[in-house]
Amino acid sequence: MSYETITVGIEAGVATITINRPKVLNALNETVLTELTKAFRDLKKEASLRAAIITGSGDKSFVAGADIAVMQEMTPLEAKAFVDLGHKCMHAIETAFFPVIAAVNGFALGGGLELALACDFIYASKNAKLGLPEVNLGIFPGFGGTQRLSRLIGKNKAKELIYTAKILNADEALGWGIVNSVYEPADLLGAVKKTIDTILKKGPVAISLVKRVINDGTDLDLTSGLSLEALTFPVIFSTEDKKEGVKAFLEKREAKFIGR
Ligand code: DAK
Repeated sequence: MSYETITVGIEAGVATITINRPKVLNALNETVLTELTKAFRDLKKEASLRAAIITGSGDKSFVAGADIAVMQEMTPLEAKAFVDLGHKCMHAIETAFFPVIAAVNGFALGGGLELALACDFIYASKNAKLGLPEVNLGIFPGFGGTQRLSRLIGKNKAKELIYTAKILNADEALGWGIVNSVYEPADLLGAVKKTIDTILKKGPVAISLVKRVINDGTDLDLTSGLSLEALTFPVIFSTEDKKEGVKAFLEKREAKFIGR
């Protein structure tokens, strides 16, 4: 499948999705959001897929936000359609059955940070700059940032970042708990791939189910979340992978998981 504003490559069960509008620092317009949504819908049909990476083209920007130019003449109804499209896109990414890692290789501002927040976690390059500066434009984050950032770092820190439009460098974002690790720009993709290699050695069904339990469970009260864990846990006992994993441990060898 070929796209106008993104590229999608799949190698050994790992998809790399690159936002490709370098002239506007990979800003998100309707086409990018539509293509990303479509790409993730298609990737979810690939049962053999094990992980995905989202990054930006070039070495300056992951995504510098929603496309400010398209917002200039937007009516409220068009803004509603744009926000719905953005939410649909972030949801398609967040609900992938495989881990999705954001490789933030430069600016991740506004909608760009919101895109990264829809991924399972974020690795950043040392030159990354992250923030939700929408209030500079007299608007506020509309692609999930108000909710996902608050859940990730807590309400008060999210409010400070959003109210002040502060732009964090990579090390500050690490300190704020927004990114998991920081690397030299040349090492970023290698580090993401190394983590994915580690994940690929684990049971794919277990990874898929635990992602869902964490995502769905953390939005519930503790009792309901624990109940979700308890009710999902037995499902894993129906898999070949569970039998293989336990057998391999007892036989002191590496497990060979098949994803069933
Ligand atoms: N949109 C469109 N074009 C952008 C852009 C963006 N977000 N960011 C950069 N560009 C364009 C610049 O206009 C410039 O284009 P030309 O002048 O070359 O034609 C080109 O990319 C290179 O940018 P600069 O020349 O500015 O590069 P610098 O290195 O000097 O500065 C910068 C880089 C990232 C600091 C600067 O470009 C900048 O401040 N960009 C805007 C960052 C920003 O404010 N991002 C948040 C956008 S607001 C909504 C839902 C969600 C949202 C909005 C509405 N609805 C439901 C309606 C979310 C909003 C946002 O994300």
